[in-house]
Amino acid sequence: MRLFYAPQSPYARKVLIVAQELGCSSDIEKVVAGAHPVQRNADLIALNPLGQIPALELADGSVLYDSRVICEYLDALCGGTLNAPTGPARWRALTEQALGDGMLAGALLARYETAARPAELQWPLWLEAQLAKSSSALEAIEKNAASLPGRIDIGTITIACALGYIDLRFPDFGWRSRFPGVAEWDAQFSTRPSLVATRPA
Ligand SMILES: N[C@@H](CCC(=O)N[C@@H](CS)C(=O)NCC(=O)O)C(=O)O
Repeated sequence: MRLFYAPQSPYARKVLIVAQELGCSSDIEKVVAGAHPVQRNADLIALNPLGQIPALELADGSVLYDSRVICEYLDALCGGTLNAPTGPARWRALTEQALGDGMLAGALLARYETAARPAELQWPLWLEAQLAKSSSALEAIEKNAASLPGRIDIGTITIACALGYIDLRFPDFGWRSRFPGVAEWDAQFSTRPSLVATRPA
């Protein structure tokens, strides 16, 4: 299998963490692929018409995207339950995945606002509103922070990837002082070898 990814991509990081936690990361060859919302990458579009990473090419030439589908595929392939714990835990994990992915969607739009949009077209209120999604998501996560420790599933992995991306791109966001329960959990969770190995430089 070939994973098209970038070391700074939080969605690709999610896939890499899942693969490592499932013990199947050695089956995956990593291929760096540039993805940009405006300067679109024709090679990547040939694999994923959306031109986004991560994309996973299988041995038969078929390609899976996006991160949710790839994580579910790896879980099924390796016989894991990271993606689909049973009972109420499943719905909690999948809802947390949606929350973490939503934080990331907002944070990426905020990042593109300065990294991809010409200065004269930038709209600071838009950027603020995208990051506000992370604040309101973190408020909800903080209320349930007691449920996070001791869990390794697609929900906790996705939330950790969202926090890692905020730290990388918005180091002044200051979420730790505002959400101390999440900060305490993240400090512990981030020491897992799969998170250390995939931490963006
Ligand atoms: N829903 C997708 C989102 C993937 C995504 O937004 N990836 C970013 C890089 S982290 C990307 O490819 N951006 C380029 C673009 O959106 O055109 C997933 O879960 O994989």
